[in-house]
Formats: sequence, structure tokens, C-alpha cells
Amino acid sequence: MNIIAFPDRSEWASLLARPVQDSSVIEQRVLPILEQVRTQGDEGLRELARRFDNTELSNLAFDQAEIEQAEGLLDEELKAAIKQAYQNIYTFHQAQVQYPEKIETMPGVTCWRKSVGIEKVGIYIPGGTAPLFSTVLMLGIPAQLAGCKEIVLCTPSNHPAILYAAQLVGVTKAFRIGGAQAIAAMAYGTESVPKVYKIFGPGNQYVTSAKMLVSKEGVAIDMPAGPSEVAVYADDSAVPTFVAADLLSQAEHGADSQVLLVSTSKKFLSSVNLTLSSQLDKLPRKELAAQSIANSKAILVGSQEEALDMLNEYAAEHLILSVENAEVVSEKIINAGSIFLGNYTPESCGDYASGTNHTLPTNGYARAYSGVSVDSFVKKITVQHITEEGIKVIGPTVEAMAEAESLDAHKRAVHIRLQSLL
Ligand code: HSO
Ligand code: ZN
Repeated sequence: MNIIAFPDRSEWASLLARPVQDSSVIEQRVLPILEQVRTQGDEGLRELARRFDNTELSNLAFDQAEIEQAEGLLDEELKAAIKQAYQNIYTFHQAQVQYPEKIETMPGVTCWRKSVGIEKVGIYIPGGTAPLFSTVLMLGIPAQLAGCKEIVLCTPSNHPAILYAAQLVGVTKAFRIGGAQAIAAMAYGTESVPKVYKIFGPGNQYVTSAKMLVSKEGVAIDMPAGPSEVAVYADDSAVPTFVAADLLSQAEHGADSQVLLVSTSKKFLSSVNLTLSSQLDKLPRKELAAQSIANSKAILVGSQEEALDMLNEYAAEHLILSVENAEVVSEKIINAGSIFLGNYTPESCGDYASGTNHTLPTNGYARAYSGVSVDSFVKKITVQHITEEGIKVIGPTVEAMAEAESLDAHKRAVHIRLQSLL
């Protein structure tokens, strides 16, 4: 990795900038796909599968038997691992479920907020080179806990672990549809695919573009997604081989994955570089990882304060703090999707099984967005109840404000009630 020593603060913005992608070309290709699915439904989906994937989709849905058989196709070790991950993710997310708390703001004026699961949600799981069944857990478990009634899954992959995880999280309908057309199917609905109100899940540029486009038409999406990224902040207490392994675990996601290493120790950065290439060489996905590492940066900074300022400016999706007193240091982090503390907390554990969600804000969105949680699958509806005593207490406040806003009908809605109570 290219070591950049003591860059001036004025250079940070360009140093930390993510590559900008021109989405307009992709958009022009995606728009007709959306239109075809919107107007032709299932038949449109079949034609697109013939054209792009050379497959005949006589059955758009996975049938129940196929889903049930998936379990038998997995070896016991993997099944046990998926069950363990399920349990940990479930336990962590269960604590996010909120129950309404009634708040009396004035005597007789009671307000509360109830969480209601979004009735119909869609999960997209890409095919590609890695079958991301862990993402089925990360999206399906909070959907299940939120009480979503319809959980639709679209994936071009028929990997049994995806179907097994789908069964565990209670997916109600699963379809063998991939790409932008899957997003269109869930956004507009077809004869077979239910229309959903919110779409979740990762995907390539076409999928991401389709999500952005349908979101302009009123379908909610989880968050704007960019290539996955990790930033590591390490000092001499970190283990260079561990840090190199973490960087590579991110780099193997794809050639466009973003990797950033920040340290106050030149010696440490050099040691990481030494072990990085030998570890890289042994990876089956070394081609992809090498491209990502080639675009990544190791930055030497003068102090911890500078390191933290830089990391907060970058706002990484994943941030590993391999430094002394990592938890204390983490309190100074204000922009990050998910933080990993100390030498024995690799990002991989959060990616799969420790309990936290791995669907996180990329591309600097961590400045303003949070990762997926149970909250992402619920709406919060406020409720209030005012008694006769309450309207007498709060009425004059509302009357005064309505009058000052020149909204007489508002004032009268209160006044008429107060009069009736005289
Ligand atoms: N690091 C990815 C999630 C993932 N990793 C799935 C392995 N499988 C984005 O957070
Ligand atoms: Zn990962």
C-alpha cells in the first residue's frame, strides 16, 4: 500500500474522496427495464431473464418443496453456524424492539408513539461470486422482529444456504429474479411478485440505480449504497498480520472496495505492508483484492487527535480501532457505521455472527445515516388523548398560537370545545 506521510489538512478532502461514479449511463439502461416490468409484469420478467441470463423462468417463485429441501443440502457444520449467527443477531436486534410509553405532558394530555412493522418489505440478495446468505439473516431477522407481515425475497442465486436462511427468518415468498428487474418487480408488483413498501439489500450498480429510481416513485429503500469500505486506525499495540488480514477481508468484496489504514507509527505501517502481499497471494479472490488494495491508502499522521479528525471526516462504513484503550478512543468517533474495538474484534465477526447488522452506510453517508436495525422495518405512529381536564389546561396555549399564526379555524376547534365545557 502506498504510504502517505503527514498530509496537510488541506489535502484530506481529496485524499479521502471516494471515486465518483457517473450514474447517468447506468440509469439510461435501467429505466427501460423498470418500464418493461411495470407494464408487462411476469412476462416482462421472463423476457428479461431470457435476454440477460439466457434462462427460461417458467417458475418465477421458488416452490415450498425446494425451500424445505435446502436444509438437507447443507452440511451440519454450516447449518450449526447459521443457527448460531441467527441466534446472536436475533438477540442483539430483539433489544431494539420498542414498546410504547405513555407520556403525560400536561394533566390530561397524554401522548405516545407506537411502532408498527411495515406491512410488506422486499429483500434483494445478489447472485454474483459470493452467495450472501448472511445478508438474508441481517435483513430478515429485524423484519421478523418488527412484525412485517409479508417478507419478499428476490435472488438470482439458488444457493441452498440462501433458501435455508430465508426459511429461518420467515420469508413469505421467494423469487428467482435478479438485477434491476427484481427491484422493479418488488416496487411495482407483478402477477406473481407482491408490491412492497420498502426494499432492502445490496447489489451491483444496476440494482443500486434501480433502487434509487423507484425511491423517487414513492417506494422506500434502506439507504443509498456504494462499495463496501473499512478504515483501520492502529498504533504499535496492534498486530500487523491481524490488520493486514482485516484489510484483505474488505478488499476481497470487490475491486471497488475501499480500504484505509491510519496510524501514528511509521514502523507499524511498514510492517503491515510487509505481510500484506504474502497474505494476498494466498487468497482465492486475490485478483479482486489486489485491485482494491492498489487503490487503497495507508496514511501516517502526527497525533491521535489528527487520526480521529481524519477518521471522522472519512466517515467509514466499518471502523476498526486497533489501539490502546480502544473503547475510550471510540467515544471520540462521531462518524462511522459500525466500530470494532481491539485486536480480537475483526470486521468478519460483525459481518456474520456477533450480533450487529452488516447493512451499513457507505460513501460517507455515516455522517447522517445509521445502519439497518429493527427501526428500519417499522414506522412510528404517534397517538394522543386529551381529556376534558386536559383541553382546559392546554387550550389557551393553542388558542394563543393559532391566533398569532392567523389561523382562526384552528383556534375555533379548541375554543368551541372550551365553550362546551363552561
Ligand atoms: N462486509 C459486507 C458484509 C458481508 N461480508 C457479507 C461478508 N458477507 C458489508 O458490510
Ligand atoms: Zn464483508
